[in-house]
Amino acid sequence: MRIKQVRVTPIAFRDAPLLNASGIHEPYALRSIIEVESDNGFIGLGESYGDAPVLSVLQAMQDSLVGLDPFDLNGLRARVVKTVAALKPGTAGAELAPGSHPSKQVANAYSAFEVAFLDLQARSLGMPLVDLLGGAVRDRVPFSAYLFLKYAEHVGSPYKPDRWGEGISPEQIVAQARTMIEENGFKSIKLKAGTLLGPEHEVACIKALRQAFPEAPLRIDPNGNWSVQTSLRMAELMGDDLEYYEDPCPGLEGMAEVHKITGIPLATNMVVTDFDEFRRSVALNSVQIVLADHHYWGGLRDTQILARMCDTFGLGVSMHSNSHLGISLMAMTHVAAAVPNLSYACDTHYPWQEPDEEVIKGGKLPIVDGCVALTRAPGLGVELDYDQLAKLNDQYLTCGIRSRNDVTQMQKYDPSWKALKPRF
Ligand code: GKR
Ligand code: MG
Repeated sequence: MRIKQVRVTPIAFRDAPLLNASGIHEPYALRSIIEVESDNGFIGLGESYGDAPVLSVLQAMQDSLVGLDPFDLNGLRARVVKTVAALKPGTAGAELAPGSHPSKQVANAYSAFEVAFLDLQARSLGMPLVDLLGGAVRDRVPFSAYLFLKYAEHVGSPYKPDRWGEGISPEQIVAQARTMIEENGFKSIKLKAGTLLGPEHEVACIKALRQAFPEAPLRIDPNGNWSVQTSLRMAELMGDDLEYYEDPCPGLEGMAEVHKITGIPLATNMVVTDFDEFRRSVALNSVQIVLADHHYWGGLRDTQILARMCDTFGLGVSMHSNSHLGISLMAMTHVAAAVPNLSYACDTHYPWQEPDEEVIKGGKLPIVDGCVALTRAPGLGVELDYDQLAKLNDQYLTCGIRSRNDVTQMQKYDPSWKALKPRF
């Protein structure tokens, strides 16, 4: 079997005005959809970042993969390394989408195609992708309710307000959680923090969630936007309420200090994003839970290696997410199903995406009892809807956004807004 054609299609889909440490989400999120077609009629699918620097690498790769055997992952890696070396260094990607950073160019381009290669391999063998990862240790993968403080609508909104409405007060955040849990059955809750509303307000939201959902494991994620002092102060207020404390402050040293003083388990998708940082984190005992993300950890197999490393060093494993659609959700689900030591429900932004903007046939994937289920369908178990792909590609072409920038988006609300870390 040989690769006959590779297609990388950028898409844009609507995104809600969600607040975070950098500022606020733009009206559209960008992704790229990868198709790798074999000469015997199979198509492997992948989904990755759609920011310009990432897209340029993925598109530059397309022709170099023609003729390759889709089982030749070493051949894929060699071609990624060669392509990235030949390109000019990209401009810095959004910090909150760690995989779009130039230092991650090889890992994220390899990952984008590795998923599609594995999907193609599995389809040609008539087996689910998870079987190529050693088989499923669970057939349903748990995800958490991922809450955001948010405005009711985008500034100068190009479309009608999203169905979630405003999410600013603790009561509104509890209502957001209720809707998300009613619709998806989530058992754990994560609150994105580090926003302009400030730590005390965000802790009040955690307190309200604790009262409304006494049994639910809770996490808060200020995306490194609180100083060590602020992180310690907030830990005193809510330490007992937390399952884990995600990236309260910047840097491995700061995180180590917060853990040493509070004893609260710390999780990260910001200070451990590759194996070198993993080594330094273990030496400092900076984090106790690593949030894996195959999009920038170098694919599904490297995510399994990361999970094994976590097991070796006694660390927990969970999963990070950016705004994404169903191909990524299924890739996350297949790899998470093959990780025996997955210790926490994974993150996903999926409930935030609009039902009419999925690129796979059948529309949005169901999340039932907080879980995404695997089937025995070949590969990732999803098929592309080409009408939807064309619609979202048109939206990409007209939306005017080419790289995520939550700072400039926030400056539309407040011209004096600056990127600051930590802000509080
Ligand atoms: O979408 O605003 C967001 C999140 O802050 C995202 O960009 C982060 O990468 O969800 C992520 C996280 O857990 O840090
Ligand atoms: Mg995080």
